[in-house]
Amino acid sequence: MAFATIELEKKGRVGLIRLNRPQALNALCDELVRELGTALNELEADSAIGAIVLTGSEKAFAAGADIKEMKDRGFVDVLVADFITNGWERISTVRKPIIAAVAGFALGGGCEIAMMCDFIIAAENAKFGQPEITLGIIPGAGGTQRLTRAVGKAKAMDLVLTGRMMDAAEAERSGLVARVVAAEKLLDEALAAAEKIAGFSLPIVLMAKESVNRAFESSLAEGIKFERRLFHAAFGTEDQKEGMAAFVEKRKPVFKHR
Ligand code: CO8
Repeated sequence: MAFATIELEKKGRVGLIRLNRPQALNALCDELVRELGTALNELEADSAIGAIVLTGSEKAFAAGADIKEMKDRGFVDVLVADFITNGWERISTVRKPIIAAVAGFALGGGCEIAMMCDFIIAAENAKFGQPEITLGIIPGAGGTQRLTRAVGKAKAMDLVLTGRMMDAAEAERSGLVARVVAAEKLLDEALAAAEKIAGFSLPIVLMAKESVNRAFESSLAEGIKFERRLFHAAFGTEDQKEGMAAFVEKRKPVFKHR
């Protein structure tokens, strides 16, 4: 399927989505968000795909929602269209693991879609921020919520209230970013991580992702109970038998359900 604002590629068991609106620093216009949703649906449905990488260009992951498209919208327009919820949230409901590979600007909605991914690998030139306050709005796709959970109240308030950007080193120090790598290694590093994940048992990968995410939605006791149920369930899979047999027999496991 041909897209106008993104590129979709399948590299072995990894689906690679590249945001591609260089003239607008990958600003997230309605068409891009729609196309991103279509690509994610395709990768979710494709049993040959085990993990996804979402990336942008060297200059920008995404510089936020498209300001030119948004500027004349009124309250009733955004309310009735369910702006943001309708489309953007698709990333946070993808069940397969999804890694954000971020170089350059990840601002506003760009930072928010990176945070909807399971983890972020950043290039040294990455810059993160929630500059909505400078435009007379507030973050609308989870910026005040996911950022606060990732970096804590002090840093989230600093970023959201001043609109300043933080660089990759600060983002890694504060827990927003999992790894920082040289810009020229970014895609290789993200693809290698995704390929590694895609080589494991898919049902077990889904359980692991669901269980980590439950930590954000439950008390510790409930989260532990949830994890315990899934841990027990893992013993009902052929892949648990294979993984442990392979360890004992000193060979590489061949997981059946990939
Ligand atoms: N939207 C539309 N166009 C953009 C955007 C954007 N977010 N960002 C950059 N562009 C365009 C510029 O207008 C410019 O186009 P043109 O050449 O036609 O003027 C082109 O991309 C290149 O940009 P610059 O010339 O500005 O490049 P610089 O390298 O000088 O600056 C920056 C790069 C610092 C990233 C700068 O472009 C910038 O500040 N961009 C805006 C960042 C921003 O404020 N993002 C937040 C947007 S709001 C949001 O994401 C939250 C939405 C929540 C809405 C909730 C409602 C209910």
